[in-house]
Amino acid sequence: MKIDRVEQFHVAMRLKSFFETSFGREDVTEKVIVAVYADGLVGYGESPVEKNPFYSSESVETVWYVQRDHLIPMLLGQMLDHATDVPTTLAHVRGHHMAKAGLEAALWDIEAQQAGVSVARLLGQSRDRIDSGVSIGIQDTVEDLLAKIESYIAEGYQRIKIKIKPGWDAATVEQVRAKFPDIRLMVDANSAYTLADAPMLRALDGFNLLMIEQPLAHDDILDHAELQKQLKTRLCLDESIHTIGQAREALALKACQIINIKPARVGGMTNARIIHDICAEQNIPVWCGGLLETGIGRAHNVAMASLPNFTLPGDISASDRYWQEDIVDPPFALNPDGTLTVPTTPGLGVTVLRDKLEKVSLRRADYRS
Ligand code: SMG
Ligand code: MG
Repeated sequence: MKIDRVEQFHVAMRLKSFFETSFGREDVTEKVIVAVYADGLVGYGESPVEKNPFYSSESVETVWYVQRDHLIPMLLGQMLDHATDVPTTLAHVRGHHMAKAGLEAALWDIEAQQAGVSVARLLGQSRDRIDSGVSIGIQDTVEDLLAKIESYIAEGYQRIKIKIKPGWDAATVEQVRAKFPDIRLMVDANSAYTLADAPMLRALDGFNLLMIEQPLAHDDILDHAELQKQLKTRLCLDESIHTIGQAREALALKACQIINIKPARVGGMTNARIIHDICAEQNIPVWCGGLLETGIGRAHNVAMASLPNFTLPGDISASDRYWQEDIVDPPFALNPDGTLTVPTTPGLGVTVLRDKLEKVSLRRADYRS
């Protein structure tokens, strides 16, 4: 693939309803989309970063700048054999995983088109439908939360994740369990606690949760290992895993029993697949997380989640859970059995709607070799 042009789009899309985590609430979500041109083809990728560096240390501005000043110049005019060559090609820039992941994803799209297969097939797909869960943000009232859960379960979602934070945790989970004794339920704290909160976290053991996601610090592995010893419920790490090395450390130290793989958080689909394989070798199940992606990032995540060790329902929900209108066609729709279908046509398997992409763009830039 001889890369001769890259476009960047800074998009802003209004969510159907606000999304609140332990670090804040958002109504409009901003992302960076890239279009990479090579050999007469165009591929799309997404850096599902947030406007502000709260979930991760990256933000829309850092992605924009690092891609513009460093990563895009490193790719323009380059000849790459495979999308899997991207991590080494961009290794001179440290970190900035979401910035890198968007560009790499676009190259997976191009390579798959050239091979005449879907991105999923190119990755090593093992299933043609993926189990879909939904992540429900912190609500204004417990009644609102219960109503949301009820409607998502009625739609067919296979697993409910609720966000927790101090003041919205054990008592809230207790009310959810009282109303929904049998659903597959888990919680995600986005690092809202410390080891001093172990008694509250132990109280969650009473609610038959599928897992507790990232209760402790975003950069911690050791305290999670200590906490896991004190809990019956499995811990899952999200924010703590940015690299292949951190995944290996977390498993070696038994800091978790499950990993939430977000390709963008670990620097792209190549690294994500390596982490998937390491977990598979150690019988550690993984699932694909979400970062409120547009249909472009969602398509890549769906492809990723088709790999064999993605055995738990992830946070990849249907387009209509987020948007009035997605920027791809067809949008991702929930099947009656609570799955999303993995697209089969070459490349991403969905069409990027250029007019809609441009309509939601706050700025666009164009770089040529
Ligand atoms: O894409 O449905 C989605 C959101 C899933 O909860 C979700 N993501 O920590 O796992 C997580 C959060 C991070 C999102 S912060 C905006
Ligand atoms: Mg999480």
